Amino acid sequence: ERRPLRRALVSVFDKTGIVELAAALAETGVEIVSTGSTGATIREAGIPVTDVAEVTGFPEMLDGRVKTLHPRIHGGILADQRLESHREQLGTHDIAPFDLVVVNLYPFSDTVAAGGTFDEIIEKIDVGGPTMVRAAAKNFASLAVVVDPQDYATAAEAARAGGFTLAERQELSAVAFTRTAEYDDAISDWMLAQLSGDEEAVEEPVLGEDDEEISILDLSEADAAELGITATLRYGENPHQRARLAVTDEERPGLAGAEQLGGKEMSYNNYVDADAAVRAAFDHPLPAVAVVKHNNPCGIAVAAEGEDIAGAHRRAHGTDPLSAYGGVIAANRPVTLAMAQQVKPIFTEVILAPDYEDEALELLRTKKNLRILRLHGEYHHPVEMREIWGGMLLQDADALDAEGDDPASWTLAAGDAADEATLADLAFAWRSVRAVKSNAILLAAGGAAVGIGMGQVNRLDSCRLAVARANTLGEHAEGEQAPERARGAVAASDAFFPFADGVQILLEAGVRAVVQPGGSIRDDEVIAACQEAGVSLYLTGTRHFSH
Ligand code: 93A
Repeated sequence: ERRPLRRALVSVFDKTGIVELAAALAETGVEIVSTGSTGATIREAGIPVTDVAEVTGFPEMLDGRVKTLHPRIHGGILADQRLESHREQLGTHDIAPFDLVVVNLYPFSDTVAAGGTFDEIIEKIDVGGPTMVRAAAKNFASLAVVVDPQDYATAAEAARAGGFTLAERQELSAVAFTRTAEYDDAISDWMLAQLSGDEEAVEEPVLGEDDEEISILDLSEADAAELGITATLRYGENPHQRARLAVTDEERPGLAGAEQLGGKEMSYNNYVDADAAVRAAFDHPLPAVAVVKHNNPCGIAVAAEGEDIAGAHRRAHGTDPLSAYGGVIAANRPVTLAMAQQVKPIFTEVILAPDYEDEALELLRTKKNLRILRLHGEYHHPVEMREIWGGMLLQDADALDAEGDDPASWTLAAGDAADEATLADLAFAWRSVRAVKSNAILLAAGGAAVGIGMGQVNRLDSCRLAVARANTLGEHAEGEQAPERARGAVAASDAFFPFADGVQILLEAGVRAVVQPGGSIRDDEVIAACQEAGVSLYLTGTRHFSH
């Protein structure tokens, strides 16, 4: 299946190795057709060569800008030699086909690098060369294209062996297209750089008024894939918004690369909530579960002594059973059958966990709409990015590794030192409150949140909300009053109390200990209020805003 070489078109700027190749071709009876100085070089070596000008019947013109751009050349390159009709047309016009094209291009980048003048650089934009290369690369079914002197030895060998195989020609074609793509890339980079230094020129040729801005959402799936886009989502936050999913870290795809074991396709909002849920649950060393709605935890709890993940889920659901409807559940331990049984009757959008017991998975899969995701690898969020108008904000992801995150480093500012159980609840509340959108107040008791105030524009309202939720949403029999869960609970605040009013709400509700960063100019007032109420107040010195 080798295609014999009978006629070669050779046009090279860099003459390295060309005489040796020409000699090898001539030896095997190949006719060589060449442009001006390439032909001269070959002829000087005593090797027979036909000039392109002789083939076209035209002299090279316009200072060499038009040498090979002619049907007698391009017909010979582009004819599909497998087709009778193409062969016939070549015959009609007395055009001989080429079996090999050897080209290297004007040194555009070298001329730029060498500090050439604008006009010199423009003249080094090769037009005829890439045209031959692309034509030959397209027609690899009929001929071979060589663009790299490194491939001359292979070409000489192929000539002796009776030609190139189809597979070899296709490989050379790919190399050729890569070469012309890189070549044009260098030209466009340079041209754009010229423009940016020359504002007048920017207006017309490159950015016409009608040019629409291209967004990443306009790209074809194939082009988008090169930018790490792994899925086109049904829509974005709202149905009129297009949306896609991209993996930013291929080594650790985390949630973006989670394995889906059941349920409908993940939506944009599912991903947002799932990320918040994972963040809330995976911060805890103990078995923990978070239930998220609208990017905020409405339930979060760790397993108590003697409990496993099912206990954590039961109590996380209990934080706010009303809001848990249609939520996203994340567990930081494999889901057991017992937990799956608890989840089953609750309408849930997504469940995420590092794994599932076989029977748990089987049970959860009976809920056809429940999206079941298995997360691989350690929770890791290197850089957070947020788009702003005309730019992007980048920051280290918030982590619980500051000194102030360790209860051993907290300062007792009011009241008595908390007992072990209270301190454990404070530690739990501190770990949990950072997953809540600011301003965040989280009330906790027995390793479970009992009231969460989130997303308010002042801390006072967040305190009120946390207390109201604690005292109205606890599970209770119909007709009975909800338990007053704020009484005896502990409170965590993601940032300092700017005034004593917020903390006062918590104290009036019967909170028994408070943890907060401190650092307000009115810390004294906050401390005095706790002191008076006999409530322990701890200061962490670290804050965990999350907006
Ligand atoms: O000026 S061009 O863009 N117009 C052409 O028609 C053309 N044909 C071949 N440049 C053209 N070439 C280039 O000339 C080749 O890519 C090669 O780099 C060079 C070879 O010319 P010479 O054989 O005269 O050195």
